[in-house]
Amino acid sequence: MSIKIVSTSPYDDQKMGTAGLRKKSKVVMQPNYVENFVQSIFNTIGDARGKVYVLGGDGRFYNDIAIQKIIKIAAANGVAKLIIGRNGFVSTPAASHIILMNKLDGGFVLSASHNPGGIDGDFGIKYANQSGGQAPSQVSDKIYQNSKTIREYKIFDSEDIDLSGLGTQKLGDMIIEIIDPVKDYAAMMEQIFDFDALRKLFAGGFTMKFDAMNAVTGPYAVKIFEEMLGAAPGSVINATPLPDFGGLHPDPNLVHAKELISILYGENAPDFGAANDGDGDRNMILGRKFFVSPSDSLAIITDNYALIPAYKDGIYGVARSAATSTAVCRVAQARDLPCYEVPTGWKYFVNLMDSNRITFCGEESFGTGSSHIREKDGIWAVLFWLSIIAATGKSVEEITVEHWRKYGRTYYIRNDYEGVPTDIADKLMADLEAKLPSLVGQSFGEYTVTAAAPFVYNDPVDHSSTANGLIIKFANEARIIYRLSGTGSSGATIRVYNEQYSKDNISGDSLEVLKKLSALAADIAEISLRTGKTQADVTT
Ligand code: VG1
Ligand code: CO
Repeated sequence: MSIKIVSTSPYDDQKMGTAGLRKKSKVVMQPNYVENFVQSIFNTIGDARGKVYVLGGDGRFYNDIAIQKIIKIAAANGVAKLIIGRNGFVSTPAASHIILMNKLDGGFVLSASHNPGGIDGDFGIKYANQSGGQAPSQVSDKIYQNSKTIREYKIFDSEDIDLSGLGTQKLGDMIIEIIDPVKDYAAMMEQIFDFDALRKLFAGGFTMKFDAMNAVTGPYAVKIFEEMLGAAPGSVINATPLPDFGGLHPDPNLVHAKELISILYGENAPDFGAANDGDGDRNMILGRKFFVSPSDSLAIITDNYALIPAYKDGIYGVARSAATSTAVCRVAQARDLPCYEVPTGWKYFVNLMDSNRITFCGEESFGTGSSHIREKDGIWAVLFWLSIIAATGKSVEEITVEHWRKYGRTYYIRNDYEGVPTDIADKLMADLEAKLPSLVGQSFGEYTVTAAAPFVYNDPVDHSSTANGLIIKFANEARIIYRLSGTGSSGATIRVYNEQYSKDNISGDSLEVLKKLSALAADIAEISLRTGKTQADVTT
């Protein structure tokens, strides 16, 4: 066994997006693609000697190949130790927890999250630093610069490592510890929530279905909901992680979690339904024939913090991405808590959590979490909802409707226009940005523009400034936000977020209430003219 130095040629597309590097599997399978990227990370952070990282993925196609490459490159670069989930599995939230609990230098999660997997699907690598969160843009930009000039990488010349058995082994001087990726995570959840109360809930006949979508959270969910809390066997469906997610698109929303939706909207539906995405950081919450929008979920979680043992003594504050509805800020205002608005991407919450400015945060894209870790956390959100139900004895629908009665309702939908040629999408955004100032003061039917500007975030901790998306605000408390996705692997996706607040009308249908605003949003940006699309590809 020896260290080889291999000559390579740079790729020009290894720029991380909203959450790590995300590409078509076939792109990542090109010669030296993973090697170049990982070596560029080590070149950027400098001396890797003595460093310890967590490593694992969501089990998707190419997880097993990429992980062996990373192990060998880490060993050749002098990494002291890798902590790896058995069989190469670890969820994004569990990886964040492992970094924080063991005070590691960071980690690698092999996942394209909610994007489909398989040879024709997507692959990705999320890189976290010692904060437990994904590296900030300042770091990922340097990695990208280094990836464009890389000429060689170091790799250990050895057989593949067996990742199936727990325990410690060595590759050269590097220690490899294979751990059960579920155990410590489950123990952390038990610290946060009142598991006795949840056991009583299930013992009393409460029923749930959790859809793991054949992705990484299956083993976590079976352990926590069925084994620890006593949910009936079979409460977790699609529980075995599969390389192609069984053909599913592991995005927990009304469009892609079809099986779960049909169960919760069918005869004899269980009391509660939930789903997670590929790497376990997203969640969808359902009641019987009832859907909770992620933005509302964040607001309801915030309003109920005192019911949870870990938060009962108080929370620092909350944050949401700018595209997320303003519902949580109404709760924050009523409770005299700060409410921050950040760009899309969980990494922007990290400084706020580290500086004790916030405890809870969330995104409209089915992401909710707290400062227990530095990633969004799908199972945490599900346990939070179960805890509210256990403490109040109310159904998901009752909890949500009561929330609307108290605070009003923020109707919200997101329209995604997918597969738009990049040049057309870029020009659409640039032209829209240029005309924003002229919109202020204009009225479109009942909608009068009060403000129209790019969203710019100034981080109060590291003082970096990030522009992300364009926001139009109206006098009647409606908002439209436009931005381009940073997680796609081909073409551009234009996301248009529509929101309308109503104090009194709480029983409407979101699509109906937002119909005019959605049409106006498409008109203002000339979406159909420029893209040829008369309607969104996906509405969530
Ligand atoms: C999307 C979501 C964003 C989320 C990101 C990563 O990004 O909109 O809220 O943080 O995915 O989530 P974008 O740039 O495509 O809008 V995950 O679960 O894919 O790590
Ligand atoms: Co995810």
